Amino acid sequence: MRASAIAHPNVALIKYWGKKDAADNLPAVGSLSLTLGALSTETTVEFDPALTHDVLVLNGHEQPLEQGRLTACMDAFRAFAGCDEFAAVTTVNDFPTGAGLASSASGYAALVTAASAALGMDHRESGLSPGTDLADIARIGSGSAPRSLFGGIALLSIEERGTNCRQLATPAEWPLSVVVAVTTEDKKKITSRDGMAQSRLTSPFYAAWIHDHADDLNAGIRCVEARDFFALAALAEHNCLKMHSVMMTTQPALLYWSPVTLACMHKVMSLRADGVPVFFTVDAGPQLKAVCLPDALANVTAALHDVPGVLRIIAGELGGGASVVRR
Ligand code: 2P0
Repeated sequence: MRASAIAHPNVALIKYWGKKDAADNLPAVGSLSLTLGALSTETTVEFDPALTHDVLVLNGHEQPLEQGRLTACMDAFRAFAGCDEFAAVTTVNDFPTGAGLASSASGYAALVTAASAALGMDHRESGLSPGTDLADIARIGSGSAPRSLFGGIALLSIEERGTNCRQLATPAEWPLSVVVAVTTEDKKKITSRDGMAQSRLTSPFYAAWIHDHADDLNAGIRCVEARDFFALAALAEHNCLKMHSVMMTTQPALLYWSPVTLACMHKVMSLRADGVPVFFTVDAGPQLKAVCLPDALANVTAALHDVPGVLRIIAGELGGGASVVRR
């Protein structure tokens, strides 16, 4: 009744921002992402008949179960698994939590993987498929979590009533490096979930963002299939800036960039203009993520390290999918 799992956060190149169904936390659009091998979450789940509710301990501190995200995800898991016991969940991130580094994605991917192992349902014959069942349960916790179930490059598709996730390429099939320029260790003031709801209601660009999104996603899949780095670079930066234009034109405005983020963006653009295979992406926080070919890693790391205001660099290769820890 107890198991642990490790998952890595992911960064979307074709992003999701907005819900199709807020009550069910179903994203409005699909997304395509890279799994970040350099960052990890380890989560232990223990079902316990003595508990009267789920308990969450994050980075050593018990958390109030605000907004019911953990409970909603665990309730979906229990319904699927036919289990009526509550669980003690202990989770540790080796990177800043809630600061735009997708800690909820790795957290919920590790949670559902550990929960299924705790009940002995992590084997193929148990009928819990990562791409459909686990993906659908994980996205109740976080819309980006299904992508962290898979390593390398992942594609999350949104269907009429649920999600479907699969791997587009393993880390070996398309080796890419990711350099995170950490510009703050602070938590964001507004959650992605609240921000998305506000964008849908108030941004004049929201409808256009949703309308064009399938074209970006299909183009992204073609870039990955063709291993066309520079086409992916142009597309991913464009998709990122479109998402931020929706965020910025939300009322009240969601301006996630700091001056340091912007300086890093200019640095990456000037490197690429000089022929370096690198592009940027930025999520709901001020950290900048640079994606590059492995040969450019040292150059990109040094250039971003030198941008005034960058606190530290986290760099690494693409990581694997969520996995059970066997000790
Ligand atoms: C993404 N983000 O595709 C986009 C880009 C942030 C910016 O998915 O409400 O933490 O829990 O589903 O998954 C962040 O959203 O939000 C996110 P919920 P989540 O990576």
